[in-house]
Amino acid sequence: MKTAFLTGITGQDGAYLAKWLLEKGYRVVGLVPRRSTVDRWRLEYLNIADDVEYREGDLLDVSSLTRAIKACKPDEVYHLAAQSFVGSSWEQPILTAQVTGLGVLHVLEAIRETDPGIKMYQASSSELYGLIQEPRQTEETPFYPRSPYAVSKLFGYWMTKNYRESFRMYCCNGILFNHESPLRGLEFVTRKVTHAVARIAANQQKELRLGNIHAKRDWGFAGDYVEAMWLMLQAEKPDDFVIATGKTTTVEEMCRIAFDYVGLNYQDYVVIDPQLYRPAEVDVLLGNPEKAKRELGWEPKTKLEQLIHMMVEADLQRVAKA
Ligand code: NDP
Ligand code: GDR
Repeated sequence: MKTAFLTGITGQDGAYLAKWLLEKGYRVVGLVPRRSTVDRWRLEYLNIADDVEYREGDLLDVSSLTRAIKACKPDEVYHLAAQSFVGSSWEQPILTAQVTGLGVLHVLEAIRETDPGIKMYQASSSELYGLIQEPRQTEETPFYPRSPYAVSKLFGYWMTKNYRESFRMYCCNGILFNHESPLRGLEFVTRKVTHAVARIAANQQKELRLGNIHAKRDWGFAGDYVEAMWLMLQAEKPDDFVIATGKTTTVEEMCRIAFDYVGLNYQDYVVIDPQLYRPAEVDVLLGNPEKAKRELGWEPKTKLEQLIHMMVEADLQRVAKA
């Protein structure tokens, strides 16, 4: 039986990946930082909260990481934990740099110290591209990060690559484009929209305040994307891969899809709030997942309409139960 150690197990991707790995027969151990209240709602939603083991530790405390990794002796480490909300990264740039940037080096060092043969997945991001708009962004597209979050991810990207080249460690960057699900945090735009749609349909909310609805994103389903993370660590050699759908859509169009599902017109509810504009925006993201298809046999399965409908449906059920 293989053992996988996941940071960020209580987050969206951590929950889906834990489920995927358990189904593959892995022993799954998750790092959990100390919090005043224990919140494992995503793992509970997927019915796996009791099937994983937990180790207390924080990305900012490298000794806790090293201890956790030494104790569970993993074959694979999936490093997903981060301050992952771009918007907050301007409010908390130093924390973001420490957690999202330096945290990657802490994980790499903990592995190097324990057993450099452990394979490692780093959660890199399409936010690395920032201002660089190519018809479809690939592994060769240069980077121009546009937020403290993206700059922190750039550090993590290069450290991962550097440890691979310096110490021959098996570590991979998954350059993942936006991926969503019913388990997405409420601060991210898709879930903010689907949650609002459910509340508006139930007469619990009158309007939805949004920022730049002209931004375009390449949105996929998190459940499809965690499979790509696993495939990267099963390949013959470590490498970096873009994971995306190859289609891009505006925030406005995504809203239309979500409101349409409950028979409402988004234009009657969406209010533009300039306070929600970001200090620097990434206008368009559009990925080219050809390399992942060719070398890993990975392809996205879920279309944007299906994804948004799944999210609205889950939020309608939650609102009805609340
Ligand atoms: P979430 O925000 O849902 O989850 C983040 C996780 O990190 C949570 O489990 C959180 O725990 C944990 N965490 C935060 N700070 C610390 C810390 N100091 N020590 C230990 N754990 C910590 O993110 P996602 O699941 O959406 O994303 C997973 C990773 O993939 C992130 O690195 C993100 O930046 C990256 N990514 C995500 C994309 C997406 O579209 N979802 C696209 C590209 C990259 P707690 O809740 O207890 O704070
Ligand atoms: P993003 O996701 O910044 O791409 O990062 P988010 O859903 O926050 O924003 C997407 C786009 O929507 C615009 N937008 C709004 N965004 C939010 N959150 N709230 C609003 O009210 C709103 N109105 C318009 C934003 O300006 C932006 O253009 C996500 C995270 O998961 C990162 O961790 C990950 O690295 C990237 O995706 C790829």
